[in-house]
Amino acid sequence: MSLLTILEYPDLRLRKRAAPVTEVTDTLRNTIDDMLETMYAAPGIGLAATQVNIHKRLLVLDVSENKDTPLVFINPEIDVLDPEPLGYEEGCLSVPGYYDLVSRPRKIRVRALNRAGQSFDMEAEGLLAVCLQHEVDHLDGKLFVDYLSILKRQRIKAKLQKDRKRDERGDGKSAKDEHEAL
Ligand code: GNR
Ligand code: NI
Repeated sequence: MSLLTILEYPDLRLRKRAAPVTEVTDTLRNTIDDMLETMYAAPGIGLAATQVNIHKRLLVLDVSENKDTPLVFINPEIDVLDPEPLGYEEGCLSVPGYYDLVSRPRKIRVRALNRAGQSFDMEAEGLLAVCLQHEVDHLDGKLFVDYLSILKRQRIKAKLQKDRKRDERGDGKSAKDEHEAL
């Protein structure tokens, strides 16, 4: 297993639309294991393949308290069961250090393939519904900052670009620490 590099906004590769998986192979299962390892290490509650520069319709998540319930969704399709918006303070491993309120349909059904290549479906509410919609957005090249005002998005973009340049120089404190002060 190995840790994968997570792309960060405004990297244009995060804007690519992922292609459907055509066959669930051992190679794909290895990728899934690397994605789970990367998600737990981050730490995060979800990870879409797009975030690790793999442009296939594949995502992993674990919203359990004890981080012992990995879920895998291949070629996920979402149907809205209750469109009533649920506001949730979202963050993203590709937008490190930023959190903001995003509203999404509160109840969905997801249909996907599991790691054995079998079809399954699941109803989701609460954090699971939020996270699934956030991850499927990644597969369509969409980020949570796209739901914010242009002004907020530009501010986040400018600060992350500044962080990137500072990281390249190798001085200063972590990006997260500095954002705490804002
Ligand atoms: O780790 C994550 N936490 C989170 C919190 C609120 C709403 C969505 C998320 S997903 C995020 C991991 C990530 O970036 N997945 O794409
Ligand atoms: Ni994300």
